[in-house]
Amino acid sequence: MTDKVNEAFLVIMVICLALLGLVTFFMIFLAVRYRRGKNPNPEDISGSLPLEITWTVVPAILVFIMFWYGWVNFKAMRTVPEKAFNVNVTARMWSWSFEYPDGFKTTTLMVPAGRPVNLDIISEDVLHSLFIPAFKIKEDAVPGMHTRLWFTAPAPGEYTIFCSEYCGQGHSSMISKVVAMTEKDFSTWYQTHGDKEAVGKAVPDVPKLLDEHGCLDCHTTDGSELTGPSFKGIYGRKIVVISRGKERALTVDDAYLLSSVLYPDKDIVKGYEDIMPSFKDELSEKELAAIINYLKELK
Ligand SMILES: [Cu+2]
Repeated sequence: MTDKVNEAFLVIMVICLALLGLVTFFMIFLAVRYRRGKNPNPEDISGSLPLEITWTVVPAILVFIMFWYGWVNFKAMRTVPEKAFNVNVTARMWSWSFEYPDGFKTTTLMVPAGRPVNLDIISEDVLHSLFIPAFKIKEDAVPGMHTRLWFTAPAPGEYTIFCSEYCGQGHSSMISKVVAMTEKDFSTWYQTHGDKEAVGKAVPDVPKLLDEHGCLDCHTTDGSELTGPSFKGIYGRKIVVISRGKERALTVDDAYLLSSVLYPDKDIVKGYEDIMPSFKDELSEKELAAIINYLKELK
């Protein structure tokens, strides 16, 4: 796919450079040839049919050549190969989430190299755009709409994912990556990831979790202010929240923290905006418990 995009770029660039050369050449040539010293009296030139036909037909052909390359390759980019591996992508302020056919979710996109991957993209809040520069592909994530994008990672490796639609304060931190593995490594990963998660021997690494899920793009751990209240000293803090339009005072406890992660629009801390997405389907119970314990200790 990348080759085809390169090919279209090359054809268009060569045509443009040839035109630039031609126009520049004639501009200089005619300015010298018909300068005032040599041609003091302007001549009256009448039309020329052959010339008119030439400068109509030649550019028309060039435009059709560019259209053809664009069209053929655009069609290929929009036609997902049948055997593509499907991944659902969710964009939100300000992180990406990738869901595999078995329901497992990650924050980096794991794919088998050499196999077409189809991305079904949605947004939970505002416009975002999934951009993978290495593969020369980009597609908007639009709330209430599914968009799609497919690619084949040419070789195992890591490729950066950006959000290329300005989506608010944390836009620049909406960075993730595609991790392309060999077919064998990928199937090993794909078959075992579920177990690892279910057994869950390892204690969740909370700072990493918070970072991966984009929490730290709005909430700091050092007391400074971003879009949302800081996590520092949050447990036991006395706050005023707006619940269904009514103000009420409360003290932050386990239940409030849990509800704020799962149903963030229920009680909005006064003075802040109702923009946080729900993490109901993003975090396991174990991860939630670990996060709450972590926040308790963050004095
Ligand atoms: Cu974005």
